Amino acid sequence: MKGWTGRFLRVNLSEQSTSVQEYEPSLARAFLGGRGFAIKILWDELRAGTAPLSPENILVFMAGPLTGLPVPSSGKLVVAAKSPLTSGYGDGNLGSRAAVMLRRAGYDGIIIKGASDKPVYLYIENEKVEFLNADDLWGMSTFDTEKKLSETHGKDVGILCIGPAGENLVLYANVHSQEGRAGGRPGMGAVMGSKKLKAIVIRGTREIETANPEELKRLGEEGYEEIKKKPNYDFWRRQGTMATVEWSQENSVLPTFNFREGEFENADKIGGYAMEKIKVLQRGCPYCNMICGNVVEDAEGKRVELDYENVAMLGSDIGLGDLKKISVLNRLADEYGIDTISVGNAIGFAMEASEKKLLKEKIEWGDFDAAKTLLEDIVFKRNDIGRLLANGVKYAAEKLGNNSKDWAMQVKGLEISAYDCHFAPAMALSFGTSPIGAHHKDAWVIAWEVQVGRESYTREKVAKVIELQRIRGGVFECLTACRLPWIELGFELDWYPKFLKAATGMEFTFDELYRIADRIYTLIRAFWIREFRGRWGREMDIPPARWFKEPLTKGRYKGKTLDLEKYNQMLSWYYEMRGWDERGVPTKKALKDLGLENIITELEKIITLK
Ligand code: PTT
Ligand code: SF4
Repeated sequence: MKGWTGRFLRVNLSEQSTSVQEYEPSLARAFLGGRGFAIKILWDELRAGTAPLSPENILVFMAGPLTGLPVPSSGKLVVAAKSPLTSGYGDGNLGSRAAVMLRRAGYDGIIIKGASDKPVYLYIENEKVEFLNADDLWGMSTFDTEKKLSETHGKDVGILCIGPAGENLVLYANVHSQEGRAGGRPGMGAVMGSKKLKAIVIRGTREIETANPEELKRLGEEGYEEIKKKPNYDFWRRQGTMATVEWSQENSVLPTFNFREGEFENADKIGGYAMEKIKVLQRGCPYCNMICGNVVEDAEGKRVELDYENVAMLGSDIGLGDLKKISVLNRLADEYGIDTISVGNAIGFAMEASEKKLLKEKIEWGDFDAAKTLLEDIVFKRNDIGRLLANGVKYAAEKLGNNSKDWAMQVKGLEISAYDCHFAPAMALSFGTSPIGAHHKDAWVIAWEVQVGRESYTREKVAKVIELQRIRGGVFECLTACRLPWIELGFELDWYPKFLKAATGMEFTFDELYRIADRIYTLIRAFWIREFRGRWGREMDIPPARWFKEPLTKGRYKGKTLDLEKYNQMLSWYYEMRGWDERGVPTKKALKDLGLENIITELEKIITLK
C-alpha cells in the first residue's frame, strides 16, 4: 500500500504486550482512515455494553492517508473510544507532532486494550515499544508532563498525554499535546486515565511511502502558496478562531448565561481585538502555514493559547467579561486536561442552579474566583458539587431534578459547544444529529444559515447539514487533515482528491468520498443503537427544552425560540435523506446500499429493522 502504512500497532496494557497488525487494503478503501478506522474497529471489536472505564474499553488513536505528509495542515489525528460521558461513540481530533511521528514510526493507528495496574506511559520508536513507569508523572499537569517527557526523550518526539482530570476519571477529561492542542471531548482522557496510561511518546524516523512523492511535493507547495493568497489569510493569522466572538455577538448566537441569551454586554472585551492586545506568541499544528494558536498572557502572568470555544464557554456563558481572567480558567483547563466546553457548561449550569436555589453553594454569574474554585472542585472531585459536575450536566440535572434537565445544555450527554440556537434551526439540527453528541465540528452550518435566513425550517437546510457532515465529519475526519484551510479561507475542496491520488495512487471521486462518509455515519449510528438497546429513540436527537420553551429576553432577536413541531419535521426529513426510519434507525436497504449488510444480523438482535 502507498499513502497508508497499512499497519496498526496493537497494545495490551494488562499483559504489557504489543503486536503489529497488517490490515487489508479493502479497509482503507471502505473507511479511508481516522474516524472511519476508529468506528470500524470499535464496532468489530468492542463488546456491546462494555463499561467505558473498564479495561475492556478500547482506545484508538487513528491517522489517515494524508497525516504527516507535506500538504497543508496534515498534522492531525483522531482519538476515539466508547465514551464514559455519553455511553455512545466518542471521538475528537487534535493537532500534534505525535500524529506525524506515528506515521513516521510506520503505523496508521494504535489500538489500546486492557489496563495497567500502575501508571505507565508508552514509548514508541519505530518497531520498539516500551511500557515505562509513570509513577513520577502521575498527578502532573499536562504542561509539566510534556516538559518532563521531552527532557527525557528529546524535543523532537511527539507526545499525547492526560492531566489530573483524566487520572481522576472526570467524564469530560480530554487528551492534550503541545500546550494548546486538545481533543476527545467526550471523555477520551478519562478512558486513558482508567487504563492508567499517562502518556504516549512517539519517535518515528521512517519515510512515509507515497505513490508519487514528486507530485505530492509539487501539489503541497502549490497548496501552501494558494492558502497564502487567500484574502482572509493575514487576518486569520492575526486572530484565528477568536474573531468568531465578534461574529457570534453580531448574530446573537454567543452563548450567554448558560445559553439563556445570545448576546453578551461585554463581548467586545473578550473578542479577537481584545485578544490581539494581550497576545505574546503564535504557534500551531505541524505542517500548517495558518498557525492559529494565539498565545496570551493571563491574569496570573502565565501563558495560554486561546480559541473561540474556550473563551465563549468560560466567558460569556458564565457571565465573565475579563479576557485575562478567562485565560486563567482556560489555562487551568489545559493544565488539568479537562474539556473547556463541557466545564464551561458545568460552571454555567451550577451558577444557574445556585440562582434558582437548587444548590446550597452561592456561585454568582461572572464570579471568577468561584468559577476557578469550582473548576478545581470538579477536576479533583473534592466535594459534593465537584463530584456531581464531574459527571456532566445531564447527570447533574438527573440528580437535581426540578426540571433542571430543561436547561442542562447537552445532547446525548455531551455538553453543547458555543452557538446559541434559539433562532438557528439548522444549527440546532446539527447539534441534535452530531454523531458524538452536541458538538459543532461535524456541521458548522450556522454561518450559512445566517446568510440564507434563520426563520425557515426547510428540506434545503437539512440537506446542507448532511452535506457538511459528509465533508467535515466524513472527509476531513478520515483524511485526517485540518478543515480550517477550507472552511475559514476557502481553500478549495478539489485539492484533496489530488493530494489523495498523489499519496495513495488511487482516484477518489467526491461521490465515493461522500459514500464513505455516509457509511461511517451509519455505522456510528448503529453503534449508538447497539449500546442503548431498548433505550434508543428519536428524543436522543432533540436539543434541550430551553431553546424551545424559553424565548431570548434581549437583543435583536428578543422573543425568538425554536419550534418543536417544525424541528421534528426537519428531523424526519433528515432521517429520510439518510435512509433511516422515523426512530432514527438505519433501514435494511440503507445498510445494504452502503455495504454494511454484514451488521444487519447483529442489529436485528437488538431492534426490529425496517
Ligand atoms: C475540540 C474542541 C474545540 S473545537 C475547542 S476550541 W475550536 C476546545 N479546545 C480545547 C482546549 O484548547 N483546551 C481544553 N482544555 N479543552 C478544549 N476543548 C475544546 O475542544 C483545534 C482546532 C480548532 S479550535 C477547531 S474548532 C478545529 N477542529 C477540527 C476538527 O475537529 N477536525 C479537523 N479535521 N480539523 C479541525 N481543525 C480545528 O482544530 P475535539 P486542536 Mg481539538 C486548548 O478535538 O474533541 O473535537 O474538541 O484539536 O489541535 O486543539 O485544534 O474553536
Ligand atoms: Fe492547527 Fe490552526 Fe493550522 Fe488547523 S489552522 S492545523 S488548528 S494551527
